[in-house]
Amino acid sequence: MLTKNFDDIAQALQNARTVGVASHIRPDADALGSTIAFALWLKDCGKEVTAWNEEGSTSKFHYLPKNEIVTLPTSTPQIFDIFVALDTSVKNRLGIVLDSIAPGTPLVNIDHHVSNQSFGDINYIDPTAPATGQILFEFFRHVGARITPEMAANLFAAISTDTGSFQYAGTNERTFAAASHLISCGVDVPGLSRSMYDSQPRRRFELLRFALNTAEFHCDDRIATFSLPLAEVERLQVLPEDNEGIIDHLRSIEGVEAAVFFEELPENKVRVSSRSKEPSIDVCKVCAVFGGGGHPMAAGARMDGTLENAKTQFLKVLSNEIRNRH
Ligand SMILES: [Mn+2]
Repeated sequence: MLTKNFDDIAQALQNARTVGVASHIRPDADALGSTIAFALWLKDCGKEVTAWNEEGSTSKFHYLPKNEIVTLPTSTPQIFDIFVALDTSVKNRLGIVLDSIAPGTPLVNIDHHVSNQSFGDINYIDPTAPATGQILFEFFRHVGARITPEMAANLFAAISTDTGSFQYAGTNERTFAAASHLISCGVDVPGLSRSMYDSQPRRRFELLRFALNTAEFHCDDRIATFSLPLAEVERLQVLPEDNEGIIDHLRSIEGVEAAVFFEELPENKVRVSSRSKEPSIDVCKVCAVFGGGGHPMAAGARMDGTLENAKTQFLKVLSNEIRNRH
């Protein structure tokens, strides 16, 4: 069922003793921060909690308090009274976590992606929330949860990063109200911000150098793109997590209305990330043409074929979207 009522989630969790929590593959701070905060709250409620991610807790996010609660999924399926998927728009974005959940386990799906496919038994989808962390904050307030400093830091990181540090579409008074309350719960804003934004590994800087040197402009300079071939991933020794945010450097250019990042993956696949700067340009719609999804102004897809081929096909559809917008 689809619900707009937090009580449905609270009731479903009330009688559960064992609860699993997980978020999507290649997690960002919203995915992991939400997972950690929710797991901490469930523990506080006396539940037996398991928090998983396909990649466990990646080193990039070791600044998130209590991140060690997130582990790799077990090799054999586990039985849970209930399993909660966070920030995950499509079921298979849970990755190998899916193989570790015993069949028949009731699934709760909490997310803010407009493209969410409501794959759970209970689905709470709020596309007006700029982060899943925002939804969880409002849930915690609704049920009168005690928000510990650790939970607050995780939710703050989730909201701060998914809003591009309180800038992107969907950032509104609710967002700042959440941030304000979380700070009162004990978030060290300068310290956390330094970890989030001023502690990039040197290899990420080298990736950015490569990106800036090879960026291209299309569609009368209204689209900026960057392509990352596998050979460069190898040469620069970058990790998938290093890619995040590179696209924002393209997006920030005056006159550019959309930015796209094409990343070559093994087995002839290409990962596409796109950002729009104009509400009238819906990149989620463009990604949906290629089986992807996300948000109207930030979306992604996985395409088959070569980097060049994916680029040509995607830019064709995106250029049409830009030229035919209303
Ligand atoms: Mn998110």
